Amino acid sequence: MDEQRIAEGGGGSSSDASLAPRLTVAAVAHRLGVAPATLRTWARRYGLGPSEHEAGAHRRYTPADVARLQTMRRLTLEGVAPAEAARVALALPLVEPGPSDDAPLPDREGRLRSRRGGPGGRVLALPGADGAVRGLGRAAMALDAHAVTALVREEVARSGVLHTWDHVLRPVLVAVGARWAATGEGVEVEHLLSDCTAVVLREIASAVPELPGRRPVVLSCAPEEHHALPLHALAAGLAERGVGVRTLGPALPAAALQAAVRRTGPAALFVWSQLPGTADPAVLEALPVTRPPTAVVVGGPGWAPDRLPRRVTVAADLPHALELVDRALGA
Ligand code: B12
Repeated sequence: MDEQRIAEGGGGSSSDASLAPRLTVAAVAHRLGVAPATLRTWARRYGLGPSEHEAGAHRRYTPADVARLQTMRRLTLEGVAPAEAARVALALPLVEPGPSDDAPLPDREGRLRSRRGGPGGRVLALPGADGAVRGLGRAAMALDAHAVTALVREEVARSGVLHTWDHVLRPVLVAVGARWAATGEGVEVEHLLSDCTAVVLREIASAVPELPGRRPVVLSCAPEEHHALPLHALAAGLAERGVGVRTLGPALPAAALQAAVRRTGPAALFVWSQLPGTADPAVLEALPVTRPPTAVVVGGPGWAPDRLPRRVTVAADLPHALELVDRALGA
């Protein structure tokens, strides 16, 4: 059996990691072909013990713990000194490996290498991720647009926009961004993942008309801001609550944003800025004053809250943005 695949309950559904069996010392020792005392020594000396605590019970090994121990076992069999093998095993991300996982394998020098080879590997570091997150990460890294779209669509149908955004999409987006920051690679992955995600979120948003008799809700990116996914997440989240919106998309010029507010007199205007360079408070200062007034809400790490005009409210996250828009609509 492939050493990296012995851990049980791997890929597939979002809940498989939590459903996977937790193993006793004796069971793991049997699997690895080592004495239970060896496992206890590895736990005490190198910190390669079980990571889960159950009140009133013995500690159990998770599939990710077992995967680390497999690495430890393989490297020691290859002649690597135990302390060095443990260092490599501990450096592995604590990801539950699945049957089709592309989990990195450490070489003898301890460098992590992709199963499929190639510089930088083709895996994302997704520590502690569940099956849905890993599956999406794999599909994105494989540039498999059909699979990415299908996975996002299924997840939204199963668990809703908020859960999908926070617990499935964001971890993968953050990991893709971190990989780019570390290696300079993967902009094509960012594009594909963003495009497929936007397709699904827009399907949801576009199916819901505006509330009759209410002033509109307008969502826009700040000028020159090309990160637009949070806008689509907000639009889809509002759609789930029966609120249709007008989304103006990425990089809207300041004059066009002013024109849109003047022409529509929205109940709420949401402006996203991902990068500090696109968060110019003067753009918000210059917004026309409507009657009744428009609730101006901003979101994203670009904005510096202490530099914003007084009429502007900052949304910390997606649920908060939904709440602020709801409030502006008098819901
Ligand atoms: C997808 C993506 C892209 C796509 C965007 C496509 C699209 N249609 O949106 C493309 C390829 C165009 C792109 C381009 C660039 N990108 Co980019 N990108 C990303 C990525 C992977 C996800 C962006 C995203 O949607 N973030 C939203 C969520 C996932 O972020 P979060 O941190 O979890 O969210 C926090 C808050 O924002 C808030 N929140 C989360 N969701 C929501 C929703 C709402 C409604 C609200 C109110 C709040 C909220 O809660 C969280 C906790 O604070 C990020 C990685 C990252 N960590 O964000 C990089 C990232 C933002 N990009 C980065 C960079 C540098 C760039 C480029 C300059 C270079 C490049 N990589 O190509 C260009 C610049 C483009 C431009 N001028 O705007 C850096 C920014 C670093 C920095 N702080 O300055 C990041 C962080 C990658 C990294 N780790 O370095 N990017």
